[in-house]
Amino acid sequence: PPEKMEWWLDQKFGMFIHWGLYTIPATGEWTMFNQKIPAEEYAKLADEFKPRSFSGKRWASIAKDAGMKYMVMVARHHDGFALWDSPASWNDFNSMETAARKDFVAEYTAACRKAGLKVGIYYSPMDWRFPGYFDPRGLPDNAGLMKKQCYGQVEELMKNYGKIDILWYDGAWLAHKDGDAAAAWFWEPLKLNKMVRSYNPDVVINPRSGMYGDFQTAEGDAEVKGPIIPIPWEKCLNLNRTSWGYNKTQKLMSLKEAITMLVNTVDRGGNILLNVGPDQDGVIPETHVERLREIGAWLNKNGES
Ligand code: FUL
Repeated sequence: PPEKMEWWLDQKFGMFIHWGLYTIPATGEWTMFNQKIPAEEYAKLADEFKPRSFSGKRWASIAKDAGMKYMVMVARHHDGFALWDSPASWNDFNSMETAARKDFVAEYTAACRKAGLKVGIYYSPMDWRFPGYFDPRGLPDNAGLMKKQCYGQVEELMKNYGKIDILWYDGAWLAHKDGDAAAAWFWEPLKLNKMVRSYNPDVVINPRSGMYGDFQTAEGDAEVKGPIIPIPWEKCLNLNRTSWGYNKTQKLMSLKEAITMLVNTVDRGGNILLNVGPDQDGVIPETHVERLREIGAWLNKNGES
């Protein structure tokens, strides 16, 4: 692997955070799509978004106590709601326009750096508010606008929040009659990532921008079997098995399962990005915090550093 990946290969353990408007119905980050909620209807959730206890500092300290070295926060999921002051957001769908009036990405990035954690940002290029998304007959209506939003928002994230260590794209697929390859090219990922690197030359990029990234991703809690994987790779999985975003139905991973996954991944040369879903107030559920504390204690006892 290239030299610039060395720090990343040393990370081993990070915190993934899915948090957004979907925490209000508390049925997971796919709520808008699964329940076929029209965009105007879904947008009303923004009026109710007033997280009472959001604290980037608290998130960072929970991550540190668990033995984590980096964080990746979902800045905007497929529902299109941006957690920062985003002039490029289509229809002003961002946290400055909510009752909260806050730039959560600003607070999060500052808190990570202060805690000595590497700063990761997740961004979904596609946006369910653009109709016809999964329509096999062609590109969604207004596809050009959606692409424009993507370039504008990625630029904001790369330009306005200091050094970003990891850019984690998700959802660069879209329905297209010519299939996935055409979908990937729709985003012109080479151009997009060139722009990204003009602001953050050393940023480590995942493989979901429509082209290969600096590392490979394995998603889900299936154990990885077999020999050491000689390329940079990361396993992302969720402490709560019902959904990545906060869910009123919790199915928490046991300590034994979490440790098994960790050992299994790190043993094969991978990093592990473990997700938590804070609730609508911004609070990571106590059961998650407790599990993370247990993992941290186990690592203290058995880990190398
Ligand atoms: C998937 C997404 O669709 C899920 O909601 C989640 O964000 C996961 C990490 O990636 O592709």
